Amino acid sequence: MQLLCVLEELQISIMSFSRRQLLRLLRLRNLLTITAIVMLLYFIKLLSGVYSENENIEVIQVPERIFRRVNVDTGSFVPANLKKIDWHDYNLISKERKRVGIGEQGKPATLPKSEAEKEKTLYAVNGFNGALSDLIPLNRSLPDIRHSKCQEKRYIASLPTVSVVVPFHNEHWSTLLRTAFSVLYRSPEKLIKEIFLVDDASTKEFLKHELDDYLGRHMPKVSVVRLKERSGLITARLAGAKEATGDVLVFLDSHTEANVNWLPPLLEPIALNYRTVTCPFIDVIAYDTFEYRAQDEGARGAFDWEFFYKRLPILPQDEKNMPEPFESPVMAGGLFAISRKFFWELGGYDPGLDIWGGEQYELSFKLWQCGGRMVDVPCARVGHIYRKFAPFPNPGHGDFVGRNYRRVAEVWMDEYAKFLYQRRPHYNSIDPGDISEQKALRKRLNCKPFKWFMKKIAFDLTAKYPTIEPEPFAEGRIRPAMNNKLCVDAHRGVQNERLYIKPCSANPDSEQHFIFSWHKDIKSKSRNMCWDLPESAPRSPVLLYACHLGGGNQLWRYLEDTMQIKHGDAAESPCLDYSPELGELFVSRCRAVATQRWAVDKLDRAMLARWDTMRSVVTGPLDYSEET
Ligand SMILES: [Mn+2]
Repeated sequence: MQLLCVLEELQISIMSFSRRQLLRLLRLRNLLTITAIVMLLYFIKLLSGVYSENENIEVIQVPERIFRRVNVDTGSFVPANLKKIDWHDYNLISKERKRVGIGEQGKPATLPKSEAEKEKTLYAVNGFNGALSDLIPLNRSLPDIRHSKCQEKRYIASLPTVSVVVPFHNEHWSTLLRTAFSVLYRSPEKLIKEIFLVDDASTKEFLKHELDDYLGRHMPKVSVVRLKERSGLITARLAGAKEATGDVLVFLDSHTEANVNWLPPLLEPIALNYRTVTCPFIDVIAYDTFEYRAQDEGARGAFDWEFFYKRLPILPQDEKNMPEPFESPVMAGGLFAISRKFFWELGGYDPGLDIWGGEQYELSFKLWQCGGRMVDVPCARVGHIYRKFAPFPNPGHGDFVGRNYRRVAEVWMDEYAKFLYQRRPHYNSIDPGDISEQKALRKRLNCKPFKWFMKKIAFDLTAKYPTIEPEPFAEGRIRPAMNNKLCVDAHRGVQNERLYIKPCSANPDSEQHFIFSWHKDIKSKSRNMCWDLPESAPRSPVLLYACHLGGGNQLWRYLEDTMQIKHGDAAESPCLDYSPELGELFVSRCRAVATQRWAVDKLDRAMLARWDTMRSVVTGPLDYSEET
């Protein structure tokens, strides 16, 4: 407004000027008027951007589902405004791209021969290549394997602070430090309030004073919380959470590496709704070469009725929406973020859970049933070393996992608990201990029934993992029709080992009882291992592999008429065959030969007749309407 007054004054004073000066001044006036109008419009836009809430919601374009339950409570973090920014640290990114050397860019690495002895020793105590890890820099560079659209994503500038909790027991030095280091290195500094490494009574000497000393000198935000005695994962996580003062708790495993810009995408959904729990995508760090790679491009977490963790496909609408966060029924367990407020509203973990086992179900069920939600976040990626084997004994006594499962089932699963007990009848006689507090919490928080969770959140679970399993097509020993002294044997082999043909035996080392399950695979009776055919060329061996229930290379059909065991559904698919001379088991082109005829102890003719109509496809109502 003042600007316009100045213009008025100018106009008055021009009367006394010459003609040429007059023209020049008129031109100046026009210029100033235009500038004033542009500036005015700019201020109007800026002011409305700060004060108008509606404007903000339109600008940030968060999917409607996220906004449905925006937190308005006081006492939890509330973003100052919803302005979005680019959180990438481009300086760091370009510095990292230039790095070369062992393990850099997440490339597979190997140790020189001279290190063979050290490699062996550290392998045995860790279940991974600790000697190699020691040669890889703590701040090694990682490949950016996120969905390509993640590079363009903006997140709100006003994000909550974070306390990272990392429980460990006898973790290797460099993998533990790399976990903490990658967090500090790849997170915006102001968001990391503290990192707690929770020592579950480790016995390795360097994890005591040496660790404290190192952290004190090099990583002041990181400190160690020590448990007096070996207490297990659940207690350790709770101990770290109790110390935490940040707005959000981020739980990580002790041999992980956070990848580029991992934190803001995990925090934004929590900032917008404190009852949202977020999980990063978990990448694979190879236990032998430390190669960093994706395991896949995501799935929804679930379980079967023996409480094995399972995964369900991403829904079509979420697939279209990639890489936006998508809802997931159950967390994988070790890596997630939750607002401190919501964590404690839910009572943390049930403190009656012992050591480990069932805790991811407990937290997942109660967060969903008690008014929260959980999403997997494709743009947040964290690598995890999947050990080759577990090097430490369990501190627990008896079937503590069964007891944990019983607690979770009794408190949260209502009439669905019996489906667990039907598969593990001994759970009926396990004493779950005092669960009155957990039940009181459920009542106090007015949590929904498990049936709601099954119908609305895990609605496609029972299509793949039915509460009552259909009968198998066939079951028992699988013997060549020409020699009933021989049996197919899985010999308790590990993944990718081949199956053999061996003398039938009840010896505990042999594994000769198989199930032609309704999933159309052939599964070992005693464990989740299936017949798998990676290659179908003649004489290809049949290998053992974890059952994936997806048909394909694990699909086998018993043909009653010809007594053949045929792999796959195609006409040219091969049949199970063996060499009596070599005692080898393999597949070959289906034909009428004695070595392709197999007897199975028990056939279910009614089920075999239903083969073509049996489909284990995932169906279900894809509806997100609010619960009733
Ligand atoms: Mn782990």
